[in-house]
Amino acid sequence: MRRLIPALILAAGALVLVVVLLAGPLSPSQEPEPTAAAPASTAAAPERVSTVLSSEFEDGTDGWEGLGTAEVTTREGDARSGASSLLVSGRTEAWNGALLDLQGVVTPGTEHTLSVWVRLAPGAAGTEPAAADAGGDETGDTGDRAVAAGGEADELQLTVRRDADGERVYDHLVHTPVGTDAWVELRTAYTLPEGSQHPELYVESTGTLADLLVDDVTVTKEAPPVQTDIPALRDALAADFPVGTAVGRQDLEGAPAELLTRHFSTITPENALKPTSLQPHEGEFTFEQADQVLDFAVEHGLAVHGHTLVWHRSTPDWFFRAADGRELGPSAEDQALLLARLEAHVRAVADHLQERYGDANPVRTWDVVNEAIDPEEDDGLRRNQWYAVLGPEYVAHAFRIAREAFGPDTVLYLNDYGTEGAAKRRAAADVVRRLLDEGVPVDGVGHQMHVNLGVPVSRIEDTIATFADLGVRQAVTELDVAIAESPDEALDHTPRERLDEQGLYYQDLLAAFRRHPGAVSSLSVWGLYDARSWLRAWPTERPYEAPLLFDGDLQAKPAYWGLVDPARLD
Ligand code: 9MR
Repeated sequence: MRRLIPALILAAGALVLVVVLLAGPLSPSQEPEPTAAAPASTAAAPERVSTVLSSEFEDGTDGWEGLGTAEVTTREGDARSGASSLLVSGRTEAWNGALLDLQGVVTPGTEHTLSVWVRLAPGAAGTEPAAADAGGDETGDTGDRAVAAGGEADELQLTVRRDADGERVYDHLVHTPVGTDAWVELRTAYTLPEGSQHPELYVESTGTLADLLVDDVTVTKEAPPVQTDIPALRDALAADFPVGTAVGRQDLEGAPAELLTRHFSTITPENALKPTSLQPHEGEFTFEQADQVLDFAVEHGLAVHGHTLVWHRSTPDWFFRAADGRELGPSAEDQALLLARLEAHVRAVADHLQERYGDANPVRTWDVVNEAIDPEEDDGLRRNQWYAVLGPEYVAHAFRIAREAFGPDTVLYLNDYGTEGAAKRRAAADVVRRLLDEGVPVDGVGHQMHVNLGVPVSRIEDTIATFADLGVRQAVTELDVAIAESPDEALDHTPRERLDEQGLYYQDLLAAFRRHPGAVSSLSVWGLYDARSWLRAWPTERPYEAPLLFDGDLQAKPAYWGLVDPARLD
């Protein structure tokens, strides 16, 4: 009897909930919508959309947080694309999941398309559905429990919670069955009602407490037309240098692609040529993503800056481990193994480019070694896994192998961030001088130039002058100018004054480059438009950061005018 009573109460509760579910939406807009199999038909057509947010979890948790007892971390190896996904663990209630703040990301009253790829974490099977003891949750909404009680335990659901008229509201958007075997898309159109406060997106389950994996989250909206009555950036700067931008696959179609091909003459695949993308497992090369970007470049006559061959990040762990899992050390045997892997990687990339594109290979320049400089070290080199095994010589090896594999016409760069700082500039110049003295085929220095409004342009100019004196080529490879004065400054909107100031900054920067004619071989920004910037997700979610030339609607900002026609700045 003791057991029967709670069971009866639950059954009655479930019945009431089913009735509630049938009777009407749980919140203003929200009945569970069609599942992945039937995407909401009102979603904007893909060819007209711009991305307002994407989370790929390649570089951290991208601002996602655990909800309830859940914790989120990145998980390498189980990704839908790239190398990592988001692992959601420690769930003790079905609603415990992964949560992302949507404040500043979505525009109230505008339709967006939300797409989130999910699955249960491998090894998570056999966890208990929570339906049997459903007794309400923090959400105060037990509608999802009714689904669980209905027997579909392993469903995942996308929910937006928000405040409206002083009340918490839960918009249950879409749910779909999931397993551990395949990624499933939760996709729906969603319009945040005007007047909503604190909107948050989360992934929860309708029953299972299994660990979850989340990947490839995108929020898109219909893009306004690309401006056709403004000068092309590449024409405005034709006398100075080619202009480029980092791109991902979202940028290769529709309005973003139109913006890209209108203004830029070179592109850098933001992630597609990194070792994690190209060789996630030893000997297994995955060129699909790279091919997609490079095919686009060939089709549109764009040059490609290759990024990157040797780096301490975005390089799979297997590079640095022996067959038995042991970490490689500086023994002769381990050194030979790592060198062979380095060579095999670079050669495979070169061979692929040759086979696929022949003389039309669009990759003319490479960041051979990325972020190797550390001014704190005597020899100016960062102590990373390459260094731990091969010593300082790894840099020379990488350049020699690259020269051999790509031939004399490919320009080889040592690329780094922070070279505008005096100590890093000095260390980088020392390293380059040493390499040149040793006859290492390093052609140039890439200045990433991730700066903010607080970095004096004079420092950048000093850097350009220093390397011009060294006689090496210089490329600005990853320019962006954050409007926050430090990563810690929390902006709660995008102040107009900062955008104006940023316009002047870009203007000053160009003027500085022009005082050193011929010193800078190319200038690339790290992203096509603000919403595509890595700074939106690093070191945490920063929806108001706006470091690039075009805004979230793909429209020219003062930053663009600072480069193209400063007379247009207010
Ligand atoms: O923007 C890139 C981001 O999408 C990746 O997750 C991350 C890790 O691979 O790399 C970012 O790009 C970096 C570039 O490769 C090297 N310089 C710093 C860039 C910003 O972190």
